[in-house]
Amino acid sequence: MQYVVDKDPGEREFHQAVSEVVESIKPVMDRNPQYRRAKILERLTEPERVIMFRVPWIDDQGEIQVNRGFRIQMNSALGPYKGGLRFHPSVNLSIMKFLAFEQVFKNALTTLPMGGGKGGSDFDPKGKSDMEVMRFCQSFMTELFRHIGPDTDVPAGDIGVAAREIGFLFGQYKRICNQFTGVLTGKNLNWGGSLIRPQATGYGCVYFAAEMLAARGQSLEGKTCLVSGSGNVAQYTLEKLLEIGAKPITFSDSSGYVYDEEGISREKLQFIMFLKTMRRGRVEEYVEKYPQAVYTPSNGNGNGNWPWKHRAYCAFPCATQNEIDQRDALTMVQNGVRLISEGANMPTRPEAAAVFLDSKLIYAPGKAANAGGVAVSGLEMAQNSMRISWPKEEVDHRLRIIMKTIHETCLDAAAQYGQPGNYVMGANIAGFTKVVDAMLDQGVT
Ligand code: NDP
Ligand code: 2IT
Repeated sequence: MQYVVDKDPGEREFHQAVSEVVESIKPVMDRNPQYRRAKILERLTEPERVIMFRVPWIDDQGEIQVNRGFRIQMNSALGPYKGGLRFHPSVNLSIMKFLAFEQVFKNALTTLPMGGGKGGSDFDPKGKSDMEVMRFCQSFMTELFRHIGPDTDVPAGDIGVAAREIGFLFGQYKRICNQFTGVLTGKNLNWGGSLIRPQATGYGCVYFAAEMLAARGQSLEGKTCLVSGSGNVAQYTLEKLLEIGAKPITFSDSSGYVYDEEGISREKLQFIMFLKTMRRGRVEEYVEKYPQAVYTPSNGNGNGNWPWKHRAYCAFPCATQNEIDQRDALTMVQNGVRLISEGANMPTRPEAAAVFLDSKLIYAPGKAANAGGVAVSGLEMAQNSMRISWPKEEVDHRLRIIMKTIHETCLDAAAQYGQPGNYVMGANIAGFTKVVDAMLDQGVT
């Protein structure tokens, strides 16, 4: 850890992600001296390639705007670099590296042949017109195209990047390269996308929670659930929870959160989807339509006033990193929360994760619980290579099997190292050993 911190002292989020993995894999390093000799941790924490670039574009007023673009090609031991693009004003090198690092282990767990990468920009899509977003995406791809390709690096969506942005990015790649290939995933259905990809992260996160409960003779049916976020992952987490008969009572955006004691019905979810995806509005508007619900604005700095203080059995953090702090975790434990399935990447701060683990909660880290999104991206790549599309039942079936396999893999790895039921250790150990064994096979790279 000291080596990583000394090399890049300012990269707080990256240190946090590395530290969690390093803690978990201590016993693996002790049992396998060849890993230490191979300098495996020094190699794993150094991205294979970091690309940073200028993204100039012209806004609707004719003014020139300049953003920064990133692509971190972290590790290609298991396949082409694979991972999303995030467009959010908070994006910086540390956040990109933490996401790319997590992605390496997550992708290893999916069973599919994918290396790990991540990219994005500090561009803020909020309040931008479709034409501004298009001009930005075209400029972004005008540099990115030379670094990616269907066998090299296959980006997809993340915060602020969904079907609209993937369309603009794909169109520009195709123009520049004169090739119609599976260079991006999350494409729309009629031009190479996969059924179930939009739903996959949220559905997968709920399937993972269902597996964790099934292993303990329980089910999600009738369970009260806290959900944060209201974007892609949160929406389909809510949808699957409703389908399974659970009772979700909260959701949020960066301005605040909504608590609906009666429960969020299918009709209400339709409204949320329309509000957030079509109208690009704020969750506050929900309480105008459903006045029995309560809206609590956030305190302005993106911290605090998350939906974590309500009584529930399960929690699905689906917004962003570090959205659960130690105080939230203690409150959750006190209020009866027994299961956490992370839809977002690293939503739990380390001190909060320690509370969950000490209190023996059923706690799945993002790299296991939210792997369904990238897994179906892997299935989209497979369909593109074969030039066919599977029906939704086929993709959903494969997604379920992948989530079940990840669950078993985590439990097996945790048990092997004397930590039964510890999904954090299980996910880190299983992902780590798969990647580093491939790296050792491939020589000093
Ligand atoms: P979206 O952009 O669709 O939605 C993000 C949601 O989180 C919005 O409700 C947004 O609020 C809220 N949010 C984002 N940043 C903040 C912040 N700093 N403070 C408070 N709220 C915030 O993104 P996704 O749903 O795709 O992604 C959500 C999480 O899931 C991320 O951690 C992402 O990395 C992870 N993930 C996504 C996958 C995917 O396939 N899309 C796959 C695996 C993980 P607002 O509307 O105000 O911006
Ligand atoms: O964090 C993630 O796994 C994603 N944003 C999805 C990546 C992908 O390539 O589908």
